[in-house]
Amino acid sequence: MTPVTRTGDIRIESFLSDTDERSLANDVLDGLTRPFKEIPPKHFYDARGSELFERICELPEYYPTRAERAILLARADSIVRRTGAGELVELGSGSAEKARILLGAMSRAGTLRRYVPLDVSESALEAAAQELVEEFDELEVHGVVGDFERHLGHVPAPDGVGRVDGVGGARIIALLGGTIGNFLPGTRRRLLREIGRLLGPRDRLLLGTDLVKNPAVIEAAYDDAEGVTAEFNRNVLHVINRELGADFSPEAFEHIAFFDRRHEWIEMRLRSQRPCTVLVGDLGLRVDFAAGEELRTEISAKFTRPRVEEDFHAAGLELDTWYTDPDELFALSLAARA
Ligand code: AVJ
Repeated sequence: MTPVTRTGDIRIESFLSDTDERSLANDVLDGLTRPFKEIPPKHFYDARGSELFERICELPEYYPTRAERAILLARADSIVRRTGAGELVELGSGSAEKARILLGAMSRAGTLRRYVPLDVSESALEAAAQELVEEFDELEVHGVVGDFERHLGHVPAPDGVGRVDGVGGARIIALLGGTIGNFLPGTRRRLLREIGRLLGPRDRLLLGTDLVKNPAVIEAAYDDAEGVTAEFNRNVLHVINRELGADFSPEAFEHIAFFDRRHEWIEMRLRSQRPCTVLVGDLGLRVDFAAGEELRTEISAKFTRPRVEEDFHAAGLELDTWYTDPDELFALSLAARA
């Protein structure tokens, strides 16, 4: 059964369950028994990790959030005009800071109807939903607590489908912040294809991608002077300790971030300063780290326009409009089903 909460214009459905704690267990079992150890970046985001990420977004070195916001502020009205959209589906909505800008534009255009945020954090969804329905009178929020890699099928059908007058405003399905860059190329294209299946003929995907630039600028964004990103990186070890009864010493791991020019992505790793053995109690797993051995915790791909177009093409999508900030640090793409 799916727990549903409803108050006024807010409805929130949860699709997370015990299988989701297993997702961490599976990823740790797979990832720590490989010759090149790896944990997927989605496990950074417990309450402390989400807070650290919010702090990263305000760091002087971390340009993506500010650049994307600048594009949204400059272009939200034209994006809404171009699409005629009245509904925003946002995958990985977090604090819904960016949604507010797009919903504001829909409200000004007189098309605003519904916001469908999908996020793993129920508390973030509830807080955002509450604030937004207070800000926009006409807004309905239908939140989906889930993981967009597994729960896209639970995104509700477009509002208005089945109405007698047949008017269901077009939808924008947004994946912002550069999150798509966290996936390896094959997975990325598969995910884009799955998102594409949600698009009707008038709907558009709005995709945020960080752009290739001077590697020193990119590396500084992932290795800030204050060490917030280093703490964010080590947080995944705290998560594994707590959730799976492991005994990592997070301080014994050094934060590494470097731009891989061949793949055009940032890689974050944790490097064990000395040889150690970690026990993961709940999995009955013993893991040895050699001195200097590294655990990959994130890739964050940086794009060029041709690369985005290729990915769209491979995923059955096509680029409709490309927007960047004046310094070309970041891009937003509107894409349609091909
Ligand atoms: C939330 C995935 C877009 O890749 O830039 C920030 C996460 N990692 N600093 C990114 C992150 C290190 C961020 N995304």
